[in-house]
Amino acid sequence: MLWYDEPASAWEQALPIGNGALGAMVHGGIDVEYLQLNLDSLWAGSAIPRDREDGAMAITEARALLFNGREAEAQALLQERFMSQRLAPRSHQTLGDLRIEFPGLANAEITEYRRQLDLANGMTTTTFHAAGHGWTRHAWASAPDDVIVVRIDTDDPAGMDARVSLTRSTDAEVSAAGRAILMRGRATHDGNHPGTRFLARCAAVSDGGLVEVEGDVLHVRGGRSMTLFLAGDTDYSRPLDEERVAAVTRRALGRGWKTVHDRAEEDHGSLFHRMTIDLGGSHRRSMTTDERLAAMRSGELDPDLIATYFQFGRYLLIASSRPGTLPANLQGLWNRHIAAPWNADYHVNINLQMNYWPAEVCNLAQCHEPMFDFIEALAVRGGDSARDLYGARGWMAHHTSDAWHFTCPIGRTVWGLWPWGGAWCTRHLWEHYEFTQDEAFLRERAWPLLRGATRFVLDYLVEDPRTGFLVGGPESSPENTFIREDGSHGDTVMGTTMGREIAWDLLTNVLAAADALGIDDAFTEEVAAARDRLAPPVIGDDGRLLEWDIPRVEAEPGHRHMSHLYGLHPGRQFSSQRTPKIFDAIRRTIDHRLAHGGGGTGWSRAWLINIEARMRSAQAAHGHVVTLLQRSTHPNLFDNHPPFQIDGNFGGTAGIAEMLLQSHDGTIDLLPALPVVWSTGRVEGLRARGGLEVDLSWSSGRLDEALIQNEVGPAQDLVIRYGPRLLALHLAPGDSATLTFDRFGDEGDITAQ
Ligand code: FUC
Repeated sequence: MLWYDEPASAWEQALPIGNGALGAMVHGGIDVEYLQLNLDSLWAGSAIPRDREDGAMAITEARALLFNGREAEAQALLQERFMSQRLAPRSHQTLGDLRIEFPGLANAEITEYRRQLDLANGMTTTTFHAAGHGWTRHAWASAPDDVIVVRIDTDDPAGMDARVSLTRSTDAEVSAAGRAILMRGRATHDGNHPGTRFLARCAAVSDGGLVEVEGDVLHVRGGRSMTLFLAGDTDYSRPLDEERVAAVTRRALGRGWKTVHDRAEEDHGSLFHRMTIDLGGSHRRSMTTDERLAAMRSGELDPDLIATYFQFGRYLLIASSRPGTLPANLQGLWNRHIAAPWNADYHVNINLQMNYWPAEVCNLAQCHEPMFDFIEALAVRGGDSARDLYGARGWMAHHTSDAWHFTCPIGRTVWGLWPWGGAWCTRHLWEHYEFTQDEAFLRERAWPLLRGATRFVLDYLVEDPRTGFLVGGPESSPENTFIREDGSHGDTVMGTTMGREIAWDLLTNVLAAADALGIDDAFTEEVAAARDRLAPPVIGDDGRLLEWDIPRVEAEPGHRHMSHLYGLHPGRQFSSQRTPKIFDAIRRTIDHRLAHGGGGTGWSRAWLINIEARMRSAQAAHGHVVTLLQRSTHPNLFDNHPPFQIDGNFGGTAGIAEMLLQSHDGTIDLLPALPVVWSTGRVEGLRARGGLEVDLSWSSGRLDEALIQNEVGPAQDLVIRYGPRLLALHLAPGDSATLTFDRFGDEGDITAQ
């Protein structure tokens, strides 16, 4: 539960609701209740032009220059001849504003004000007394009925007197007829770059009162209750149809608010209730959420607020990403802008992936689906880019994309010259299989995409004459720069460490997928041979992992991207047991980044939680959770990049899960990074690879009980790890095992059941 004792006076204090496609920020005002509205597919602009025609030649020339040490020339050549122009504004846009004005409440004396968001049922509730009369306002988004509902009640015997309006700052026409307001328009940027057409319809019903049209406003008066049903659509994936949108609000009206509510609650609950978490400290719930955040800023520890933050991340994924919708963008679904920061688009050099880090482990595999649709669409345009820009098979994507799935490299080389976006996305397909064991998904959807991404990488890799290994390039290391010997700044090299690690990850995943599908052919042979020849990551003289091909002076040693740590997280190339030297180098790399101001953005801090959890550094991971809440969190718990950007919420949630359970390294690792302050707690419903579900309880910092259920996996021999202790466990399909601390053997032992 998030709750406050004042209306939102800024957007970052308002509370988000959403059904994946349709969303709103509920402000909880008194004489004006304001909902800022969104639709996932409302975008200005359109599919952008194709890749540069002479791209492949520029790549070949630049490689030769780079291998001959002519780096500045190579980078300039690529900037000139390879990079596409930055694009005309093509932002995701706000749908507009729903206002419900109560002139009679403007000067009323208000008592007992409270507004809240109940994460468990997806409903905001605002209650107060005005001049002695009680008011209750609920708002929620329904996935099954595809509407946003606002329900308002008062016990004032005179009933209510309200004016309902639907407006948009630009590009829209509004009219009202019957008991509904209709808004239509087409997104543009300053009248140019036309994008999707859109519609919104808000129908009002009053219990015991009247709904009258006054111009383009609805006047609702007399009754003690009123309900608004709001629906919307765009022509993003089908022609716009006014009648279809009207049918949506009509159907909801016919069902009545209570039925619509019950159906929404049931649907939301079926996802949300798959997990519970208790980290202790629930006595602070009598404080408002912003008071708790402020207390954390002044140094108080509040594990229960962290548990709420965790569940809020799950809530946001349920509300912004459902089968059939667009994936959660940089702002999830909630964007008040016509031209949003970074267009609220889909950056694939960490941000989109981070949005989906919690999907599997936090038991929301269905919410992962929009990302799979997105990858499928990316692969279509990415096939053209692979062929035209690199003369390669398969498909690829550069550092960012949008609702039309462009894959060309845009802007400066430091951002755009990075061809690993598609490959990174495909690890989500493999992970979905690992967590769900859904073989049909692996065969039909994941495999073609994994194979296509791999084909591109096989063609993209070249032998580095300096070492004989295979490397990628020309490429940058997201979005970092180095200082050349002559003092100039550069970013483009052959063989970044991140490229090596993503290549290893992809090739390893595709071989594992082939193994699971029984595929053993010329393709898998080619992959295995290439994997053996991949350039390994290199440790520099100072003990840190190199970020680029050779030791270089970083222009910004505290840079927010920690790209060369990909192999630790989200990848699985490194672990303390298998690669202890690299592990040490990673430790130094993190410490150096942090000593120079690293973790500066919300998402960067959230990544650090995951990284430290993988390092099994419980205290450090916890420190980053606290810092994320202290420095990078708005009053409504939205992540603050700054500005608001949702990836930190999702990355933070995933990081907290990663502290409690890991399963990437061949073991089921219980409480791998449990901080001292979460000494007693319980978590239910985490998912682990192998199709497992895991419940854990602990006290005084020690595991009490783990329940491991083989929900959908095959018969499997598991190694369960708790600290240094290991336990072998055979689980037949559908079986479960309850493990208490004393079931674990001594350090290093594997004790069979
Ligand atoms: C990446 C990051 C920025 C920002 C942007 C949307 O380019 O480096 O910090 O998050 O995406």
